[in-house]
Amino acid sequence: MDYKRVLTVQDISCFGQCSLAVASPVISACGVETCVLPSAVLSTHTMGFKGYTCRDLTQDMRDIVKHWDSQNINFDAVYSGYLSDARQIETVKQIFSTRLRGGGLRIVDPVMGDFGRMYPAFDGAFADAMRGLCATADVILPNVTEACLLAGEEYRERYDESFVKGLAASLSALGAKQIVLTGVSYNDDSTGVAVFSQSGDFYYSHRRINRSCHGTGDLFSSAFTGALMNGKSAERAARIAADFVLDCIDSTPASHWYGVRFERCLPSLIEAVFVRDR
Ligand code: PXL
Repeated sequence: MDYKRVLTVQDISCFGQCSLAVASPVISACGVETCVLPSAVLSTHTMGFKGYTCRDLTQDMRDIVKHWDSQNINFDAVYSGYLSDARQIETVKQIFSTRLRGGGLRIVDPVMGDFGRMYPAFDGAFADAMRGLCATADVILPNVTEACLLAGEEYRERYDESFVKGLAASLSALGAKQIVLTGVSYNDDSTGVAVFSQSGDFYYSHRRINRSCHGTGDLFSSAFTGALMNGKSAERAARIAADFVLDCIDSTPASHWYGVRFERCLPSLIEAVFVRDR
């Protein structure tokens, strides 16, 4: 397996164990060169903290990409997460079309909300722009809330397989090639990941921990990207990432409300990528 180079585009939340503070160590642990393009710098993430600061980096992103253009800096995959302004979506689209090596992957986590609600910084216009980015992606990684926002469906707490298949059909009609839907739960005891691609549908069901933990989406997408870059199929990468997130939540006491203690679970992720799942 050759040495891959991934660019991840998302914010720096200085405190809160999410976005780049998670993506960079997790993807690096998977043996992949990890380059970063920060979309914003926040004092904390936006869930549960009052009065957080946010420095938008839309113009810096453009300047950085312009410099990369001049240096011919390219990537094997680009994975975008939390973007702080709809104009940044245009920059990510531009990176997709100009800075990827042949066969390079466009991976979009359309970070916008959870549990049926949008995160504070977003609105309908942002969701419309994000729909356009997802249309250009090889893989999208929405949770059920984000899938509903993208598909223009009313969010539901309870649903069945046909609802989930309908969501996936809408997202694939947009143009996304593979859809990895997280937090898909058909009963109180289990949850899972549903993968939809040209090679068929796949559902990995696992134990559900009844606790909402912030940052698990970023952990999942980062581990998924790292596993994918090691040649795993989307199905295997989804399983590795789901098991890693479960392990991380198990390692996090309920009192640690703002994030997930993922650091000591990195060795088991490395083992899953390099030893167990060969
Ligand atoms: O984990 C997603 C995320 C990333 N970055 C910021 C956030 C959130 C979710 O709330 O607020 C700034």
